[in-house]
Amino acid sequence: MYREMMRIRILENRISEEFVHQEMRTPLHSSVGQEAVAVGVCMNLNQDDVIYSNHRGHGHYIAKGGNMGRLVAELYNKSGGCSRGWGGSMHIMDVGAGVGLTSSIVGGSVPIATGCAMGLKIKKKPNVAVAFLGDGASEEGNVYESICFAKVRKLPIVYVCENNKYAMYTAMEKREPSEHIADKFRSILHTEIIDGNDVEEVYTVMEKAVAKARHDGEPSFVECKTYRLSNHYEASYSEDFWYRPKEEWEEWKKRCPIEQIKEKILSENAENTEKLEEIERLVRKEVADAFSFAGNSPYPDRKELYSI
Ligand SMILES: Cc1ncc(C[n+]2csc(CCOP(=O)(O)OP(=O)(O)O)c2C)c(N)n1
Ligand SMILES: [Mg+2]
Repeated sequence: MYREMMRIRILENRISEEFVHQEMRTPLHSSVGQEAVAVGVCMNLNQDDVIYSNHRGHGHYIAKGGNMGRLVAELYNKSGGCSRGWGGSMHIMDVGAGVGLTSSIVGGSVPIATGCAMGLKIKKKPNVAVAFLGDGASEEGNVYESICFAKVRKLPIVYVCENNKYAMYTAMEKREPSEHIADKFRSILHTEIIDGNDVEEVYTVMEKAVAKARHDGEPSFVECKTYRLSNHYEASYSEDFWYRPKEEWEEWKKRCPIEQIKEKILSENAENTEKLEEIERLVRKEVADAFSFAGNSPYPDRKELYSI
């Protein structure tokens, strides 16, 4: 779990560093701070289970087994990218890794994930679909429609809501009557509200939710309380505290999911320090290799525009 979260954290930080050079011509939404959700969820999934995600999807793709080099190449619109360079950060696809798609349309991938679950059921596949969505996306009508449909049709799907308290620059309390997104859905299907910064809790709750979806056709809605330590997107990274209090950000920084699991690992055995350092060294190499791969990949052929 530590390694997988570090892969996402170090990658996202490197992407942010490189973004200022203006060679990635795609809007970028970092998932720093939310790594435990991606990892705790995806560690319960098989390769043939399928995830759908949103504009903040890098971590989901990596946690699901996507290739890091192909993700970075996608951010540079290179032909080696997972969407052959035509999608950019918000349109990541990798059928082999079980990443159906990520979408820039807020809430847009939720009905598609639901349709995928219906397909899995019709084809009698032993697989599940997972729809990642934000607290803001839960306010889209098609999310409500999808959830009702999944319950009535007994579809093998889990809706994972990453409640990071904000939709762009608008806080939850200005948009929602309850502090819990799950309150809106609990009369429809089984819901859970959990600490999304505790990777072990996410893993354990998702283990049950995935089993219910896979074996009983019982969909669930799992609300993970988390926080984005990054700004909404890269272009506005300079000043972040005009719409959220700095104290709030500092409080959540103390609850960083990676620091929490690291402390736990070290409290169990202080000799693990070396192992953790070795993991970090290997991850940094993987990230460096991913950027080299992207750098060496050519741009797509213009003719492809008419063949996709
Ligand atoms: C249908 C639609 N409406 C509005 C937008 C503009 N938009 C982009 S991200 C975003 C906020 C989404 O918030 P949330 O779902 O909580 O995800 P988060 O950014 O917090 O991860 C909005 C409104 C959009 N991309 N698509
Ligand atoms: Mg949000």
